[in-house]
Amino acid sequence: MENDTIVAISTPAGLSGIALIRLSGPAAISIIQRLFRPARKKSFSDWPTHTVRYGFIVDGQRLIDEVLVTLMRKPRSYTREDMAEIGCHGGFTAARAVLRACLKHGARLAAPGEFTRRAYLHGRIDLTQAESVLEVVESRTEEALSLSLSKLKGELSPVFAEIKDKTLELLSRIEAAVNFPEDYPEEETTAISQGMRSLLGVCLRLKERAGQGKLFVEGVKAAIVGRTNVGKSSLLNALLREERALVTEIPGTTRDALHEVINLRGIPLTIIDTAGFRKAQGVIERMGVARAKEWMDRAEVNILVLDISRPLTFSDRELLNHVRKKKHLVVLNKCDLPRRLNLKILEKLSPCPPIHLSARKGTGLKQLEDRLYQLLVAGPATASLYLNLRQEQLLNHIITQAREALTSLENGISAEFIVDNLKLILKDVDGLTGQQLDQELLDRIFSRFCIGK
Ligand SMILES: Nc1nc2c(ncn2[C@@H]2O[C@H](COP(=O)(O)OP(=O)(O)OP(=O)(O)O)[C@@H](O)[C@H]2O)c(=O)[nH]1
Ligand SMILES: [Mg+2]
Repeated sequence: MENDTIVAISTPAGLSGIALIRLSGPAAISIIQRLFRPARKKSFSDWPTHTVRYGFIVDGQRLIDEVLVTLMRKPRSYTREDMAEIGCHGGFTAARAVLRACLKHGARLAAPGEFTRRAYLHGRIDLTQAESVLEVVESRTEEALSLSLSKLKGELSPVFAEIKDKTLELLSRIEAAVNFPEDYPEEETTAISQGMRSLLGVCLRLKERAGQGKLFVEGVKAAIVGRTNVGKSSLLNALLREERALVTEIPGTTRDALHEVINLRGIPLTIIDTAGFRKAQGVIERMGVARAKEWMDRAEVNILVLDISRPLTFSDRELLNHVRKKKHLVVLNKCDLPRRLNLKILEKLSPCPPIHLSARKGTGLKQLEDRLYQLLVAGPATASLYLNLRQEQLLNHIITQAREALTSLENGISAEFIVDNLKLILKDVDGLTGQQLDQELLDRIFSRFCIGK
Protein backbone atom coordinates (compact mmCIF):
# COMPACT_ATOMS: atom_id res chain seq x y z
CA MET A 1 0.00 0.00 0.00
CA GLU A 2 1.40 3.30 -0.99
CA ASN A 3 -1.35 5.79 -0.47
CA ASP A 4 -1.66 5.29 3.24
CA THR A 5 0.20 7.14 5.97
CA ILE A 6 2.97 5.39 7.84
CA VAL A 7 4.46 6.09 11.25
CA ALA A 8 7.42 4.78 13.24
CA ILE A 9 9.72 5.64 16.11
CA SER A 10 13.02 6.31 14.30
CA THR A 11 15.27 6.36 17.35
CA PRO A 12 16.32 3.22 19.19
CA ALA A 13 14.29 1.99 22.14
CA GLY A 14 15.67 2.63 25.61
CA LEU A 15 16.61 5.54 27.82
CA SER A 16 17.49 8.65 25.83
CA GLY A 17 17.04 12.39 25.98
CA ILE A 18 14.73 12.60 23.02
CA ALA A 19 12.99 10.29 20.58
CA LEU A 20 11.89 10.99 17.05
CA ILE A 21 8.61 9.86 15.55
CA ARG A 22 8.22 10.05 11.82
CA LEU A 23 5.02 10.27 9.82
CA SER A 24 4.77 10.12 6.04
CA GLY A 25 1.85 10.02 3.64
CA PRO A 26 -1.24 11.93 2.54
CA ALA A 27 -2.71 12.11 6.04
CA ALA A 28 0.52 13.10 7.83
CA ILE A 29 -0.44 16.75 8.13
CA SER A 30 -4.07 16.18 9.08
CA ILE A 31 -2.98 13.75 11.80
CA ILE A 32 -0.65 16.41 13.22
CA GLN A 33 -3.48 18.92 13.01
CA ARG A 34 -5.60 16.69 15.20
CA LEU A 35 -2.90 15.76 17.72
CA PHE A 36 -0.76 18.86 18.06
CA ARG A 37 -1.52 21.95 20.12
CA PRO A 38 1.08 24.62 19.31
CA ALA A 39 2.12 26.73 22.28
CA ARG A 40 1.38 29.87 20.31
CA LYS A 41 -1.90 30.01 18.53
CA LYS A 42 -1.00 30.10 14.88
CA SER A 43 -3.00 29.02 11.90
CA PHE A 44 -2.20 25.63 10.57
CA SER A 45 -2.49 26.50 6.90
CA ASP A 46 0.35 28.98 6.98
CA TRP A 47 2.81 26.64 8.70
CA PRO A 48 5.71 26.96 6.27
CA THR A 49 7.36 23.75 5.13
CA HIS A 50 10.59 22.73 6.89
CA THR A 51 9.93 24.75 10.01
CA VAL A 52 9.62 23.67 13.61
CA ARG A 53 6.88 24.49 16.07
CA TYR A 54 6.84 23.95 19.80
CA GLY A 55 3.81 22.60 21.59
CA PHE A 56 2.03 19.57 22.99
CA ILE A 57 0.68 16.30 21.70
CA VAL A 58 -2.78 15.67 23.08
CA ASP A 59 -5.29 12.92 22.74
CA GLY A 60 -8.62 14.59 23.21
CA GLN A 61 -8.28 16.25 26.60
CA ARG A 62 -5.33 14.13 27.68
CA LEU A 63 -1.84 15.64 27.49
CA ILE A 64 0.66 13.15 26.06
CA ASP A 65 3.97 14.99 25.75
CA GLU A 66 5.77 18.25 25.20
CA VAL A 67 7.22 18.21 21.69
CA LEU A 68 8.83 19.94 18.72
CA VAL A 69 7.16 19.22 15.39
CA THR A 70 8.72 19.74 11.98
CA LEU A 71 6.51 19.75 8.90
CA MET A 72 7.87 18.92 5.47
CA ARG A 73 5.37 19.36 2.73
CA LYS A 74 5.56 17.29 -0.43
CA PRO A 75 7.49 17.04 -2.68
CA ARG A 76 10.43 18.50 -0.73
CA SER A 77 10.72 15.70 1.81
CA TYR A 78 12.67 12.49 2.28
CA THR A 79 9.83 10.39 0.89
CA ARG A 80 8.47 13.13 -1.42
CA GLU A 81 5.23 12.82 0.52
CA ASP A 82 3.86 15.09 3.25
CA MET A 83 5.93 14.34 6.32
CA ALA A 84 6.08 15.30 9.96
CA GLU A 85 8.69 14.58 12.57
CA ILE A 86 7.77 14.76 16.20
CA GLY A 87 10.64 15.17 18.63
CA CYS A 88 9.35 14.05 22.02
CA HIS A 89 10.90 12.91 25.28
CA GLY A 90 12.95 9.73 25.10
CA GLY A 91 12.64 6.73 27.37
CA PHE A 92 10.10 4.01 27.43
CA THR A 93 6.72 5.73 27.56
CA ALA A 94 6.46 9.12 25.83
CA ALA A 95 7.44 7.99 22.32
CA ARG A 96 5.16 4.95 22.50
CA ALA A 97 2.24 7.09 23.65
CA VAL A 98 2.77 9.51 20.75
CA LEU A 99 3.06 6.57 18.36
CA ARG A 100 -0.18 5.10 19.67
CA ALA A 101 -1.96 8.41 19.21
CA CYS A 102 -0.79 8.57 15.56
CA LEU A 103 -1.99 5.02 14.99
CA LYS A 104 -5.35 5.85 16.54
CA HIS A 105 -5.76 8.73 14.11
CA GLY A 106 -5.28 6.61 11.03
CA ALA A 107 -1.56 6.05 10.51
CA ARG A 108 -0.17 2.56 9.98
CA LEU A 109 2.99 1.20 11.56
CA ALA A 110 5.82 1.41 8.99
CA ALA A 111 7.61 -1.72 7.83
CA PRO A 112 11.45 -1.80 8.07
CA GLY A 113 12.99 0.61 5.57
CA GLU A 114 9.60 1.77 4.35
CA PHE A 115 10.44 5.49 4.43
CA THR A 116 13.50 4.88 2.28
CA ARG A 117 11.49 2.55 0.06
CA ARG A 118 9.02 5.36 -0.59
CA ALA A 119 11.87 7.76 -1.35
CA TYR A 120 13.04 5.23 -3.92
CA LEU A 121 9.59 4.50 -5.36
CA HIS A 122 8.93 8.22 -5.79
CA GLY A 123 12.19 8.60 -7.66
CA ARG A 124 13.95 10.81 -5.11
CA ILE A 125 16.85 8.39 -4.86
CA ASP A 126 17.86 5.40 -6.94
CA LEU A 127 18.36 1.96 -5.50
CA THR A 128 22.11 2.39 -5.07
CA GLN A 129 21.43 5.44 -2.95
CA ALA A 130 18.74 3.66 -0.98
CA GLU A 131 21.10 0.84 -0.15
CA SER A 132 23.79 3.28 0.89
CA VAL A 133 21.39 4.73 3.48
CA LEU A 134 21.71 1.40 5.24
CA GLU A 135 25.46 1.37 4.79
CA VAL A 136 25.76 4.84 6.32
CA VAL A 137 23.92 3.60 9.40
CA GLU A 138 26.05 0.47 9.61
CA SER A 139 29.49 1.94 8.89
CA ARG A 140 32.21 1.12 11.41
CA THR A 141 34.89 3.70 10.61
CA GLU A 142 34.75 7.31 9.42
CA GLU A 143 36.28 6.31 6.10
CA ALA A 144 33.55 3.71 5.57
CA LEU A 145 31.00 6.38 6.45
CA SER A 146 32.40 8.82 3.91
CA LEU A 147 32.36 6.12 1.20
CA SER A 148 28.74 5.34 1.91
CA LEU A 149 27.86 9.02 2.04
CA SER A 150 29.38 9.68 -1.36
CA LYS A 151 27.35 6.81 -2.72
CA LEU A 152 24.29 8.29 -1.06
CA LYS A 153 25.00 11.59 -2.78
CA GLY A 154 24.78 9.66 -6.03
CA GLU A 155 28.44 9.34 -6.94
CA LEU A 156 27.86 5.95 -8.54
CA SER A 157 24.88 7.00 -10.61
CA PRO A 158 26.90 8.75 -13.38
CA VAL A 159 29.22 5.73 -13.64
CA PHE A 160 26.25 3.43 -14.13
CA ALA A 161 24.73 5.95 -16.56
CA GLU A 162 27.97 5.89 -18.57
CA ILE A 163 27.86 2.09 -18.81
CA LYS A 164 24.27 2.27 -19.94
CA ASP A 165 24.92 5.01 -22.53
CA LYS A 166 27.84 3.12 -24.00
CA THR A 167 25.77 -0.05 -24.23
CA LEU A 168 22.85 1.73 -25.88
CA GLU A 169 25.16 3.40 -28.36
CA LEU A 170 26.66 0.05 -29.31
CA LEU A 171 23.22 -1.45 -29.72
CA SER A 172 22.08 1.33 -32.02
CA ARG A 173 25.23 1.09 -34.13
CA ILE A 174 24.74 -2.64 -34.52
CA GLU A 175 21.10 -2.18 -35.39
CA ALA A 176 22.02 0.28 -38.14
CA ALA A 177 24.60 -2.16 -39.45
CA VAL A 178 22.08 -4.98 -39.59
CA ASN A 179 19.35 -2.89 -41.21
CA PHE A 180 21.51 -1.19 -43.82
CA PRO A 181 24.31 -3.65 -44.54
CA GLU A 182 25.09 -2.06 -47.93
CA ASP A 183 25.97 1.30 -46.27
CA TYR A 184 27.97 -0.45 -43.63
CA PRO A 185 31.60 0.60 -43.87
CA GLU A 186 34.50 -1.44 -42.61
CA GLU A 187 35.38 1.29 -40.08
CA GLU A 188 32.09 0.66 -38.37
CA THR A 189 33.30 -2.80 -37.26
CA THR A 190 36.39 -1.23 -35.77
CA ALA A 191 34.28 1.42 -34.04
CA ILE A 192 32.09 -1.26 -32.49
CA SER A 193 35.14 -3.14 -31.19
CA GLN A 194 36.55 0.07 -29.77
CA GLY A 195 33.25 0.92 -28.13
CA MET A 196 33.13 -2.53 -26.58
CA ARG A 197 36.68 -2.20 -25.28
CA SER A 198 35.92 1.17 -23.74
CA LEU A 199 32.79 -0.21 -22.09
CA LEU A 200 34.82 -3.03 -20.57
CA GLY A 201 37.44 -0.49 -19.45
CA VAL A 202 34.86 1.56 -17.52
CA CYS A 203 33.61 -1.58 -15.80
CA LEU A 204 37.09 -2.79 -14.87
CA ARG A 205 38.05 0.59 -13.40
CA LEU A 206 34.87 0.56 -11.36
CA LYS A 207 35.73 -2.93 -10.09
CA GLU A 208 39.20 -1.81 -9.07
CA ARG A 209 37.92 1.20 -7.15
CA ALA A 210 35.27 -1.00 -5.54
CA GLY A 211 37.85 -3.54 -4.44
CA GLN A 212 39.53 -0.83 -2.45
CA GLY A 213 36.31 0.53 -1.04
CA LYS A 214 35.39 -2.91 0.20
CA LEU A 215 38.46 -2.85 2.42
CA PHE A 216 37.28 0.21 4.27
CA VAL A 217 33.74 -1.02 4.75
CA GLU A 218 34.07 -4.75 5.22
CA GLY A 219 37.59 -4.85 6.62
CA VAL A 220 40.36 -7.43 6.31
CA LYS A 221 41.72 -10.27 8.41
CA ALA A 222 45.39 -10.51 9.26
CA ALA A 223 46.78 -13.59 11.04
CA ILE A 224 49.87 -13.31 13.24
CA VAL A 225 51.78 -16.54 12.72
CA GLY A 226 55.17 -17.96 13.66
CA ARG A 227 57.00 -20.42 15.88
CA THR A 228 56.23 -20.62 19.58
CA ASN A 229 57.65 -17.93 21.83
CA VAL A 230 58.66 -15.48 19.10
CA GLY A 231 56.31 -12.84 20.54
CA LYS A 232 53.08 -13.15 18.53
CA SER A 233 50.79 -12.49 21.47
CA SER A 234 53.03 -9.64 22.59
CA LEU A 235 52.64 -8.15 19.11
CA LEU A 236 48.86 -8.44 19.26
CA ASN A 237 48.87 -6.66 22.62
CA ALA A 238 51.21 -3.97 21.32
CA LEU A 239 48.99 -3.31 18.29
CA LEU A 240 45.92 -3.14 20.51
CA ARG A 241 47.71 -1.06 23.14
CA GLU A 242 46.12 -3.41 25.65
CA GLU A 243 47.12 -6.59 27.50
CA ARG A 244 44.63 -8.75 25.65
CA ALA A 245 46.45 -12.05 25.22
CA LEU A 246 48.38 -14.06 27.81
CA VAL A 247 52.13 -13.69 27.40
CA THR A 248 54.63 -15.97 29.16
CA GLU A 249 58.15 -17.16 28.54
CA ILE A 250 56.79 -20.71 28.26
CA PRO A 251 56.61 -21.83 24.62
CA GLY A 252 53.09 -22.93 23.66
CA THR A 253 51.21 -20.32 25.71
CA THR A 254 48.57 -19.53 23.10
CA ARG A 255 46.30 -22.33 21.98
CA ASP A 256 42.98 -20.90 20.87
CA ALA A 257 43.02 -18.18 18.19
CA LEU A 258 42.17 -14.68 19.47
CA HIS A 259 40.45 -12.08 17.31
CA GLU A 260 40.47 -8.34 17.83
CA VAL A 261 39.61 -5.46 15.50
CA ILE A 262 41.77 -2.36 15.17
CA ASN A 263 41.13 0.71 13.06
CA LEU A 264 44.04 0.81 10.63
CA ARG A 265 43.64 4.30 9.15
CA GLY A 266 40.02 3.61 8.42
CA ILE A 267 40.30 -0.10 7.62
CA PRO A 268 38.61 -2.33 10.19
CA LEU A 269 41.48 -4.80 10.53
CA THR A 270 40.80 -8.02 12.40
CA ILE A 271 44.01 -9.32 13.92
CA ILE A 272 44.17 -12.99 14.80
CA ASP A 273 46.77 -14.24 17.28
CA THR A 274 47.42 -17.93 16.75
CA ALA A 275 49.16 -20.83 18.48
CA GLY A 276 52.88 -21.07 17.75
CA PHE A 277 54.22 -23.71 15.40
CA ARG A 278 56.31 -26.52 16.82
CA LYS A 279 55.89 -30.26 17.25
CA ALA A 280 52.76 -29.93 19.35
CA GLN A 281 52.68 -31.44 22.81
CA GLY A 282 49.31 -32.81 23.79
CA VAL A 283 45.91 -32.74 22.25
CA ILE A 284 45.05 -29.10 23.07
CA GLU A 285 48.18 -27.73 21.50
CA ARG A 286 47.70 -29.94 18.45
CA MET A 287 44.22 -28.50 17.97
CA GLY A 288 45.63 -25.00 18.39
CA VAL A 289 48.28 -25.56 15.75
CA ALA A 290 45.71 -27.01 13.35
CA ARG A 291 43.62 -23.90 13.88
CA ALA A 292 46.63 -21.66 13.31
CA LYS A 293 47.17 -23.37 9.95
CA GLU A 294 43.54 -22.79 9.04
CA TRP A 295 43.84 -19.10 9.86
CA MET A 296 47.02 -18.79 7.89
CA ASP A 297 45.03 -19.90 4.84
CA ARG A 298 41.83 -18.03 5.62
CA ALA A 299 43.23 -14.60 6.46
CA GLU A 300 43.85 -12.19 3.60
CA VAL A 301 47.20 -11.22 5.12
CA ASN A 302 49.77 -13.12 7.17
CA ILE A 303 52.15 -11.41 9.54
CA LEU A 304 55.00 -13.84 10.07
CA VAL A 305 56.90 -13.16 13.29
CA LEU A 306 60.54 -14.26 13.63
CA ASP A 307 62.71 -13.93 16.74
CA ILE A 308 65.77 -11.86 15.79
CA SER A 309 67.63 -13.02 18.93
CA ARG A 310 67.78 -16.60 17.60
CA PRO A 311 69.08 -18.13 14.41
CA LEU A 312 66.54 -19.11 11.75
CA THR A 313 65.18 -22.60 12.29
CA PHE A 314 63.84 -25.15 9.87
CA SER A 315 60.35 -24.30 10.99
CA ASP A 316 60.92 -20.58 10.28
CA ARG A 317 62.02 -21.49 6.75
CA GLU A 318 58.93 -23.63 6.20
CA LEU A 319 56.70 -20.80 7.36
CA LEU A 320 58.51 -18.28 5.13
CA ASN A 321 57.82 -20.56 2.20
CA HIS A 322 54.21 -20.93 3.12
CA VAL A 323 53.35 -17.25 3.66
CA ARG A 324 54.96 -16.28 0.34
CA LYS A 325 51.87 -17.65 -1.40
CA LYS A 326 49.84 -14.56 -0.56
CA LYS A 327 49.97 -11.06 0.93
CA HIS A 328 52.32 -11.12 3.89
CA LEU A 329 54.80 -9.20 5.99
CA VAL A 330 57.83 -10.49 7.89
CA VAL A 331 58.41 -9.06 11.36
CA LEU A 332 61.72 -9.43 13.20
CA ASN A 333 60.72 -9.20 16.84
CA LYS A 334 62.82 -8.76 20.00
CA CYS A 335 65.05 -6.14 18.38
CA ASP A 336 65.93 -4.94 21.87
CA LEU A 337 68.00 -8.15 22.27
CA PRO A 338 71.35 -8.91 20.57
CA ARG A 339 70.84 -10.15 17.00
CA ARG A 340 71.60 -13.77 16.22
CA LEU A 341 69.50 -14.13 13.09
CA ASN A 342 71.43 -13.96 9.83
CA LEU A 343 69.83 -11.20 7.76
CA LYS A 344 71.68 -12.24 4.57
CA ILE A 345 70.16 -15.70 4.70
CA LEU A 346 66.76 -14.23 5.39
CA GLU A 347 67.10 -11.91 2.42
CA LYS A 348 67.71 -14.91 0.18
CA LEU A 349 64.70 -16.75 1.55
CA SER A 350 62.24 -13.88 1.45
CA PRO A 351 61.97 -10.99 -1.01
CA CYS A 352 59.82 -9.02 1.43
CA PRO A 353 61.99 -6.54 3.39
CA PRO A 354 61.47 -7.39 7.08
CA ILE A 355 60.19 -4.96 9.70
CA HIS A 356 62.41 -4.60 12.77
CA LEU A 357 60.32 -4.35 15.88
CA SER A 358 60.23 -4.85 19.60
CA ALA A 359 56.79 -5.80 20.84
CA ARG A 360 58.05 -5.44 24.39
CA LYS A 361 59.38 -1.89 23.94
CA GLY A 362 56.72 -0.91 21.41
CA THR A 363 59.23 0.18 18.76
CA GLY A 364 58.64 -0.35 15.04
CA LEU A 365 54.86 -0.56 15.39
CA LYS A 366 54.23 2.48 13.25
CA GLN A 367 56.35 1.04 10.48
CA LEU A 368 54.37 -2.19 10.67
CA GLU A 369 51.11 -0.26 10.41
CA ASP A 370 52.44 1.76 7.45
CA ARG A 371 53.52 -1.37 5.65
CA LEU A 372 50.20 -3.10 6.33
CA TYR A 373 48.33 -0.13 4.93
CA GLN A 374 50.53 -0.01 1.82
CA LEU A 375 50.07 -3.72 1.31
CA LEU A 376 46.29 -3.39 1.40
CA VAL A 377 45.59 -0.06 -0.26
CA ALA A 378 47.02 0.30 -3.74
CA GLY A 379 45.67 3.68 -4.87
CA PRO A 380 44.63 6.86 -3.07
CA ALA A 381 41.86 6.15 -0.57
CA THR A 382 39.77 8.94 -2.10
CA ALA A 383 39.43 6.94 -5.34
CA SER A 384 37.64 4.13 -3.51
CA LEU A 385 33.99 3.46 -3.68
CA TYR A 386 31.92 0.75 -2.16
CA LEU A 387 29.72 -1.80 -3.88
CA ASN A 388 27.69 -4.17 -1.78
CA LEU A 389 27.47 -7.86 -2.63
CA ARG A 390 24.44 -7.48 -4.88
CA GLN A 391 26.06 -4.67 -6.85
CA GLU A 392 29.37 -6.50 -7.02
CA GLN A 393 27.71 -9.60 -8.48
CA LEU A 394 25.89 -7.56 -11.11
CA LEU A 395 29.10 -5.77 -12.05
CA ASN A 396 30.94 -9.10 -12.38
CA HIS A 397 28.19 -10.36 -14.63
CA ILE A 398 28.45 -7.23 -16.79
CA ILE A 399 32.21 -7.75 -17.08
CA THR A 400 31.75 -11.39 -18.12
CA GLN A 401 29.28 -10.36 -20.82
CA ALA A 402 31.51 -7.55 -22.05
CA ARG A 403 34.54 -9.86 -22.25
CA GLU A 404 32.53 -12.49 -24.11
CA ALA A 405 31.29 -9.91 -26.61
CA LEU A 406 34.75 -8.55 -27.15
CA THR A 407 36.21 -12.01 -27.75
CA SER A 408 33.47 -12.68 -30.31
CA LEU A 409 34.26 -9.46 -32.15
CA GLU A 410 37.99 -10.15 -32.08
CA ASN A 411 37.31 -13.57 -33.57
CA GLY A 412 35.63 -11.89 -36.50
CA ILE A 413 32.10 -12.87 -35.53
CA SER A 414 29.48 -10.50 -36.96
CA ALA A 415 28.43 -7.72 -34.58
CA GLU A 416 24.79 -8.74 -34.54
CA PHE A 417 25.76 -11.77 -32.51
CA ILE A 418 26.78 -9.68 -29.53
CA VAL A 419 23.34 -8.11 -29.24
CA ASP A 420 22.35 -10.67 -26.62
CA ASN A 421 25.40 -9.86 -24.50
CA LEU A 422 24.59 -6.16 -24.70
CA LYS A 423 20.97 -6.74 -23.75
CA LEU A 424 22.06 -8.70 -20.70
CA ILE A 425 24.39 -5.84 -19.76
CA LEU A 426 21.50 -3.39 -20.02
CA LYS A 427 19.39 -5.56 -17.76
CA ASP A 428 22.18 -5.71 -15.16
CA VAL A 429 22.73 -1.94 -15.25
CA ASP A 430 19.04 -1.41 -14.68
CA GLY A 431 19.33 -3.84 -11.79
CA LEU A 432 22.12 -1.71 -10.33
CA THR A 433 20.09 1.47 -10.40
CA GLY A 434 16.88 -0.33 -9.53
CA GLN A 435 15.09 0.55 -12.76
CA GLN A 436 14.18 -3.07 -13.26
CA LEU A 437 13.60 -4.98 -10.09
CA ASP A 438 11.06 -7.47 -8.98
CA GLN A 439 9.02 -7.01 -5.85
CA GLU A 440 10.69 -9.87 -4.05
CA LEU A 441 14.17 -8.39 -4.43
CA LEU A 442 12.93 -5.02 -3.21
CA ASP A 443 11.38 -6.70 -0.17
CA ARG A 444 14.65 -8.43 0.54
CA ILE A 445 16.70 -5.25 0.25
CA PHE A 446 14.47 -3.11 2.43
CA SER A 447 13.84 -5.77 5.05
CA ARG A 448 17.47 -5.33 6.15
CA PHE A 449 16.68 -1.79 7.27
CA CYS A 450 15.54 -0.91 10.72
CA ILE A 451 12.07 0.39 11.38
CA GLY A 452 11.81 4.15 11.02
CA LYS A 453 14.48 4.48 8.32
N1 LIG B 1 63.13 -9.00 24.88
C1 LIG B 1 61.95 -9.16 24.31
N2 LIG B 1 61.14 -10.15 24.69
C2 LIG B 1 59.96 -10.29 24.10
C3 LIG B 1 59.54 -9.42 23.06
N3 LIG B 1 58.32 -9.82 22.65
C4 LIG B 1 57.97 -10.88 23.40
N4 LIG B 1 58.95 -11.17 24.28
C5 LIG B 1 58.96 -12.24 25.28
O1 LIG B 1 58.93 -13.49 24.62
C6 LIG B 1 58.17 -14.42 25.38
C7 LIG B 1 57.09 -15.02 24.52
O2 LIG B 1 56.17 -14.00 24.17
P1 LIG B 1 54.72 -14.32 23.62
O3 LIG B 1 54.13 -13.05 23.16
O4 LIG B 1 53.96 -15.12 24.61
O5 LIG B 1 55.11 -15.24 22.39
P2 LIG B 1 54.15 -16.09 21.45
O6 LIG B 1 54.77 -16.10 20.10
O7 LIG B 1 52.77 -15.62 21.55
O8 LIG B 1 54.29 -17.53 22.09
P3 LIG B 1 53.30 -18.78 21.97
O9 LIG B 1 51.94 -18.31 22.31
O10 LIG B 1 53.84 -19.71 22.98
O11 LIG B 1 53.42 -19.29 20.61
C8 LIG B 1 57.64 -13.65 26.59
O12 LIG B 1 58.48 -13.89 27.66
C9 LIG B 1 57.70 -12.21 26.13
O13 LIG B 1 57.84 -11.30 27.19
C10 LIG B 1 60.42 -8.36 22.68
O14 LIG B 1 60.14 -7.55 21.79
N5 LIG B 1 61.60 -8.29 23.32
MG1 LIG C 1 51.07 -16.51 22.10
